[in-house]
This record gives sequence, structure tokens and C-alpha cells, in this order.
Amino acid sequence: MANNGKVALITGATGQDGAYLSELLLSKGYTVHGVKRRSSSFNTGRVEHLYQDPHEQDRRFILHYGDLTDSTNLIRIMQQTQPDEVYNLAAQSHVAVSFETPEYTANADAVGTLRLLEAIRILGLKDKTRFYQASTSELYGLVQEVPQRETTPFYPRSPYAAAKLYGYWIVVNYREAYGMHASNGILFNHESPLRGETFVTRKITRAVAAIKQGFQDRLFLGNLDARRDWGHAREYVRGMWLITQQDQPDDYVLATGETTLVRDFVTRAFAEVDIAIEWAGRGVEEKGLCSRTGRTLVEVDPRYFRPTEVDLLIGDPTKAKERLGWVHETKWDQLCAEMVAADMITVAKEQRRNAE
Ligand code: NDP
Ligand code: GDR
Repeated sequence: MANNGKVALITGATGQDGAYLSELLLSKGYTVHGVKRRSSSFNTGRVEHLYQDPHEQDRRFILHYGDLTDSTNLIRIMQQTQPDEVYNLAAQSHVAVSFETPEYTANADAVGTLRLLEAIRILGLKDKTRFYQASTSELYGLVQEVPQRETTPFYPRSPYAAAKLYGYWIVVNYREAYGMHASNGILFNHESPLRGETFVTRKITRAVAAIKQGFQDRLFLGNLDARRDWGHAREYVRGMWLITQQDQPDDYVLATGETTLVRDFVTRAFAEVDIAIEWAGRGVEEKGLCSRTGRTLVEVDPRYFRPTEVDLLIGDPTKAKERLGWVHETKWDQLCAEMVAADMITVAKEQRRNAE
């Protein structure tokens, strides 16, 4: 695709959504600047296929070292890149981890959002640069109304959600106070083969692949009774772009409108590799048994319980459908099948490498 003259800056470009969004924007002709963190180990695996040698002419995918906790760095990147659109996807995004690192989570997820908005304002870019904020269904937390929509009251249930609540409202405030084109996408869970390995869907699909191939005995999980509205990440980043293209900034829910128990995702994932799971016991005693051999393949481990849990998420994407023309296509069971198939290959490759 030829260069369309537009410049996007993506924080969190090395994450699941950052990788899909970078691909989408490059395919539309954007020049994409991504922020990546310095790490002692390799952290650009998801965007490796987009990498361009710094000596290449007319590069359209450029990574910059940066961190949401470092204002001067963000100002400098913003000044250098002069973006038309900023997508703030960077975050300490793991809910359970936010109970262990609440202060860092607030710094990166809440104040980090403010730092970016201030960078735009300080540099006089407020009338040029559009801003997308990765808000989350975790804002709804304790159930107030189902399905959850843009007008449903928030009740955050974790340091992560409380930090994202600040992010949500500071975006609304900068829109109202300074007339910035700043929008929130309130996205329900979205997954893919690129999903981080400690989120529940990917943890399950990786374990299913490893158990099937004989490299792992058992999968330990926490709350099997939580319900989530799971969609495909590739489709959700298209929604982010659509939100940013609207004449007026606004806030939108992106969701499938269907909710599924964690337990049912486990059963489905094992079924993909022809293992039928039978559930026995209740609560912490609950086990997933292979129905043919009686072997325990899934066990509840209370260490994965959260101090406060979000029991039920189910979103209403009507506004996004009507105003943006956004629709999801992949159903949760197709998503599960795609993730298991990808992990069957990944796990086999890793084992071959380890054996060498
Ligand atoms: P990931 O965890 O896969 O990616 C997060 C990205 O943020 C990574 O690139 C990570 O870098 C980067 N990052 C983390 N901390 C910092 C920091 N302090 N400074 C700069 N970069 C940082 O998340 P997803 O792609 O799944 O999600 C994208 C965004 O959407 C997140 O803000 C998340 O909270 C939000 N969200 C996600 C949903 C989902 O279901 N996936 C649903 C709703 C909202 P590194 O690779 O080095 O760790
Ligand atoms: P979530 O996703 O907290 O919804 O946040 P996650 O996949 O971590 O948990 C979903 C549900 O599964 C239960 N669960 C487990 N979760 C994990 N990670 N590991 C386990 O072993 C396990 N066992 C059961 C959890 O308790 C929970 O109920 C994700 C993140 O991407 C956020 O950044 C994003 O904002 C929200 O989705 C929408």
C-alpha cells in the first residue's frame, strides 16, 4: 500500500493489540511509530515480521525506546514524530499482577495516559493529533447492569481497573476542557494466538497443546466460574481505527454480546484435540478429568484466585455497530480453535528447539 501521508504513534506496539494495529495501519498506508520498552530479553517477537532495517529508505515502521512512566521521553517522541493519531495501548495490563504492583500500575496506566495527553497539549498538537485510549470492560467490575453498555455505571474491582478508570475520565476531561479529539474504546476481552501466555485463554490453549503432545501433565487454574465476552483481537483493532476516524470524538463499547464460562473454554479447547473433559467436585475441589482415562488434567489452584473478582462481563456493541459500522465476526469457539491450532505448532517447535 502506498504511503497515505498519515503518521500514527502506538504505545504498546509490541503487545498483542499493538502488533495487529501496526499491521492494519501499515496496510492502510500510514507511517507507524511504535514505543517499545528496553528489556534484557527479546520483546519484539510479535512485530518481527514488520521490522525494517534502519538503513532502508522510506521506512514506515519505526520503533522508539520509551516508557509511559517517563514524561520527557514521551514529549520527545511526540515532538519527533508529530503524529496525526496516537493510540495509547501501553499498560501493565494483567489484572492479577496489578494486585502485586498497584503503584506501578497506577503510574503506567493512569498517570501514563495523562502524560501523553499533556505531551500533546504542551507541544501545541491538540488541534492536529487525535487520541485513542485503550479503556476496558474491567471498568464495569461489580455487576450493575447487563449487558454492559456505554451508560452502565463503573465499579472497578482491581488496582488495574481503578487506574484505567482515571485514564478513561482524563480522556473525557481533555476532550471537554481543551476540545481534543480524544476517544475511549471500552473493549471487552479480545484474544488471539498473539495473546500473552498468562492470560487465561492463552494459558489454556498452550497447556492443551502441551498436554496433548505429552510435554505437560496438568493445567492449574483459578476461578472457573468467571464469565467473559471473548472476541478476536484482529477485529477489535479495526474498531480502534474506526473510532479514531469519526468526525466527533466519543466513547464506544466493542464486544461480541455473548458470554462464556472459563470452564466451557477449557472443555472446548480440549475437545479441539479430541480430549473429552468431565468435571467433578465443586469449588477448590473441582477437577477436569479425561473422560476416557479418568486422569486429572485440570485442577483448581487457589493461588490464581483474585482478592476481588469480576464475575460476569457481557457487552452491548449496538452503538459501535450503528455509528461505526463495526461488527465482530469470529465467535469464541472459532477463536478457541484458532488458538489451539496455533499453539499445537508453537509447542512442537519449542520442544524441538529445546531438544537440539
Ligand atoms: P499486552 O499486555 O499484550 O501489551 C501491553 C503493551 O504495553 C506491551 O507492548 C508492553 O510492553 C507495553 N507496556 C507495558 N508497560 C509499559 C510502560 N510502562 N511503558 C511503555 N510500554 C509499556 O496488552 P494487549 O495488547 O492485550 O492490550 C492493549 C491495551 O488494551 C492495554 O492497555 C490493555 O490494558 C487494554 N485492554 C486490553 C484488552 C484485551 O482483552 N486484550 C481489553 C480491554 C483493554 P512489553 O511487550 O515490553 O511488555
Ligand atoms: P481479565 O483476563 O482479567 O479478564 O483481563 P484474564 O484472562 O487474566 O482472566 C479472565 C478470567 O479468568 C479467570 N481465571 C484465570 N485468569 C488467569 N489469568 N489465569 C488463571 O490461571 C485463571 N484461572 C481463572 C480470572 O480470574 C478472570 O475471571 C483481561 C486483560 O486483557 C485486561 O487488560 C483487559 O482490560 C480485560 O481482559 C478486558
